[in-house]
Amino acid sequence: MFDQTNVVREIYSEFQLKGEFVSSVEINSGIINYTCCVESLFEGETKKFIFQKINHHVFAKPAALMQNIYAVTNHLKQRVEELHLDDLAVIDVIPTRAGELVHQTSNGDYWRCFSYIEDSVTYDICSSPELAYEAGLGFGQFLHLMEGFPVESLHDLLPDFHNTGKRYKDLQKAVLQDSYSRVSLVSAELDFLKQREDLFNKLVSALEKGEIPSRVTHNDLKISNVLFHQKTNKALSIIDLDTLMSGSALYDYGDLVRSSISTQLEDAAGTDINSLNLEVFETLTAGYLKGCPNLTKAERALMPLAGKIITLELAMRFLTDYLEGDKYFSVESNQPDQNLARCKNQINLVQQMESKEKEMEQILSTLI
Ligand code: GN1
Ligand code: MG
Repeated sequence: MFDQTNVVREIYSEFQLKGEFVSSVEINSGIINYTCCVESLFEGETKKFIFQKINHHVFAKPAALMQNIYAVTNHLKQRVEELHLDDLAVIDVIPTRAGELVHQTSNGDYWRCFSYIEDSVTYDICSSPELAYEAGLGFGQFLHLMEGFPVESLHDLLPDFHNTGKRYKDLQKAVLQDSYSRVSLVSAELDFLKQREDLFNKLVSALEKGEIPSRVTHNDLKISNVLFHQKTNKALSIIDLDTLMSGSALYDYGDLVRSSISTQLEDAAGTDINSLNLEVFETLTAGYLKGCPNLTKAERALMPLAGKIITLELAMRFLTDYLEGDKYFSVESNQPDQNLARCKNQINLVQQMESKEKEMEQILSTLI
């Protein structure tokens, strides 16, 4: 990727920061925004900050996005203090010198700055049941701490973000258009998804009918969005708050299952048909339920479906983007079929969930 150091150096001076800019290193996290870690020097001490260029093609209202994050992080800080949860850390939004939460450059880019949480580490793969428990606990606590926050005050930044039925309609539109002549390459994937169509509206309709509550949800519960303490591996903080919205806890829980139970990366080039880790499934669910004890009976009853539904949703989102010419999820220039590979990996994961369905249900029945 193009070296952005000089750009970041200039952006740095727009924020309410005391030290001198020293360096900027890109962090390859996420496939939407550009992220880097900036080091600064103040009175002989170095300090780190996270700078991000917001992808405003995806997030069309960066100011509203930052208002959501600001309100939620303030609420979290207050709760963490009240409950003396001293092991948890909440990121700070650093304002610009003009007092805004985001800085717009003359060429129309949007940048923001967050505090850096020291002694933290992230993982792309959930390598142990202990780590899974901590990730579940961290995300469960997040949901729990957000209870009492006025969910209706959040901006709905990405309407229908987790509306799986709508995502399927978007895929069908992309198939009809076939703008990049790729449809003939993906008939197996399209058939696979079609055969599971009856599942797509299950969570959304339960939410719409009021059978399950709307909560403040994170909407991107990847294992890589948990900061762990680098020595103890305890969950320290939840990051990537871009998709904070009103939604169902089941999409969050399901996404955590999706992103944690596979020993393969979402981006892996080949598919390993034995990559599902049931121990991880068990402990992450235990951690999640421990962190968020107030899930309703109806929510718990739908937990067995959650992982599968969101994995199907991701499969169709990657496939739609592949058919539409990779406009949404960034792909490496030397891997033009990366979104198709991502889709295949999600499908492989669903297949494994189906073949281990009984075991997974059994595990869940002892926990919920
Ligand atoms: C995107 O960029 P990143 O990794 O934070 C996407 C998520 C997907 C994820 C899959 C706003 O998140 O929904 O689950 O990729 N975020 C958005 O890796 O679409
Ligand atoms: Mg994200």
